[in-house]
Amino acid sequence: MKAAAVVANILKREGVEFLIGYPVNPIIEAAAEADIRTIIVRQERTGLHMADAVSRITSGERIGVFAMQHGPGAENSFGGVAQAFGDSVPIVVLPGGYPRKLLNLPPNFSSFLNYQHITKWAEQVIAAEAVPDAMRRAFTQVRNGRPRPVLVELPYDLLHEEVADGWSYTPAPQLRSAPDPKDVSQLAAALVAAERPVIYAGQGVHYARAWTQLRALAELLEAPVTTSLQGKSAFPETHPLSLGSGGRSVSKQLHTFLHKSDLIFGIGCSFSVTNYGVNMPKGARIAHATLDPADINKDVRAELALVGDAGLTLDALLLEVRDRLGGKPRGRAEAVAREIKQLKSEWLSQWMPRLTANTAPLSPYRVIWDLLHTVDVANTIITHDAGSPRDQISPFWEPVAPLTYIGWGKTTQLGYGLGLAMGAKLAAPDKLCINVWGDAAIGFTGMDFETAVRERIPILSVLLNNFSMAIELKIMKVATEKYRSTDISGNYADFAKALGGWGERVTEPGEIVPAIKRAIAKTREGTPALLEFITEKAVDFSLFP
Ligand SMILES: Cc1ncc(C[n+]2csc(CCOP(=O)(O)OP(=O)(O)O)c2C)c(N)n1
Ligand SMILES: [Mg+2]
Repeated sequence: MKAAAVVANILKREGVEFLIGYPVNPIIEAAAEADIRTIIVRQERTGLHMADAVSRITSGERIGVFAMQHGPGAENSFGGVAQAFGDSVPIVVLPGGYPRKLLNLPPNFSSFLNYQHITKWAEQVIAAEAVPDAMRRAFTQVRNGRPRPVLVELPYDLLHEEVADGWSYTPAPQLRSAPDPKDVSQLAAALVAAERPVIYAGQGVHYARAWTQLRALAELLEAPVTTSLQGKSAFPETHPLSLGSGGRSVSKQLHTFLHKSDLIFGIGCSFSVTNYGVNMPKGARIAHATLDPADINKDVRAELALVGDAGLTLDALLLEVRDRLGGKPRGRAEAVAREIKQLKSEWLSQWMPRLTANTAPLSPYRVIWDLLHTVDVANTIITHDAGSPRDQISPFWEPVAPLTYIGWGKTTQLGYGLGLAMGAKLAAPDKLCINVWGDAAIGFTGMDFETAVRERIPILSVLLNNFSMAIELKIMKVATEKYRSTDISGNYADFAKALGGWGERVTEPGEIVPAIKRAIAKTREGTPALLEFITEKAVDFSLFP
């Protein structure tokens, strides 16, 4: 069997259903021969974002795989892999390599060398018979420990070489580790002793599929829950104990509770300091449970810490906390819920004029509010983009089911959301998959709307077009005034139609809901839809500096 066919065969045994890629790479043809659906994008970055969403939406049970050519393909993929690294997403990246006689000669691009710092595992294969071992190593790394991209560079000539009969492959195991029982006991005691504990859940809860345990612990402790952007949807935001999610913009109830908390318990999170996450108050007492010891005591000092899988950690904590509480809550929940409700209603009444504004150009908040109240939230997967759309949607969107919001932002590449929505739709075809983005974001990856049309991936794309990079207005005053440097333009509804999709431009508030309904109907018929809402250059966010 040729090495390319061996790779395809191994992908099949690892449960890979789609190979997303861009030519030339012989693995693409071999995958099609092995009945793995091949999906060809218009640029590598979007393909990586799609693979990324396949992994996210399945908690890493189905690993997203992307293949591209040596040289330009590998060079052009850098952004997509870097974004997956930043946000800790487990994907397998299969770049071709220059033929072995030229493999490590300048100026030829070496994926092995250049991807070292944005992968957790990178290998260059130089002998055909080593292909099964290299793939075993890559899949073992991607399925275990800290989720992050892995890469196997396969030289072009090697992929056409025979691998001798007798090779074998066993799919990589998924192994979990649990924290030290002595530390669990200490942390449980601290949680029970705390007067105002807050639980901060990260995406480790999604990867461990530990949503039930998270909720059980919150209800037992009667502790309010927030999440990181990446962890958003790990806890139902309509639950009386929910504070909403963290992010750059946050709710008043979250801000208030964090600042009054006497113990913040982070589970499955890194506590990394970032512009796109809620900062922990100075001097806060922190208990930190995470899979990766490299995150303990990194950005915040942890008074108590646990290392292990979020599911096993929560299981162990639940036993200890139950034991200490005699098996039942102490009767605090009602008061906590009342305080949350009061703060939430103050906060929402302050925002209601923006969320229901009857103005044109449209308030982006009105578009988001109408979208939230038109779709079936439990059966929708939504993602934001970089820039204002992220900060406008994340505090107000209330997910009610796990893995229905793809939050991101350890790095924030404009245009990421489109590929995420497409990958989500591939992994969860029965869900309505939406990306909300601005007109700067579509400039990066918009052409891949054509991929959605051609590959029959019927997503709903919600574009907030304000003909501007509005978020930069404040910091580019002179350049804007002298050279119009923050202005951008385009007619994206026509663009979507020209690419074969459904496109509509919406300018009036009363047209928002009917247009959303028409677009959803189109996606049900199999046609991707793009709604272009003409919005104001809004620069107001729910910030608590
Ligand atoms: C690849 C990349 N380059 C630059 C940025 C910095 N950046 C963040 S948001 C933004 C402009 C956003 O404009 P738009 O998407 O139209 O949203 P608006 O603020 O106008 O609502 C820029 C330049 C980025 N996030 N990603
Ligand atoms: Mg804009």
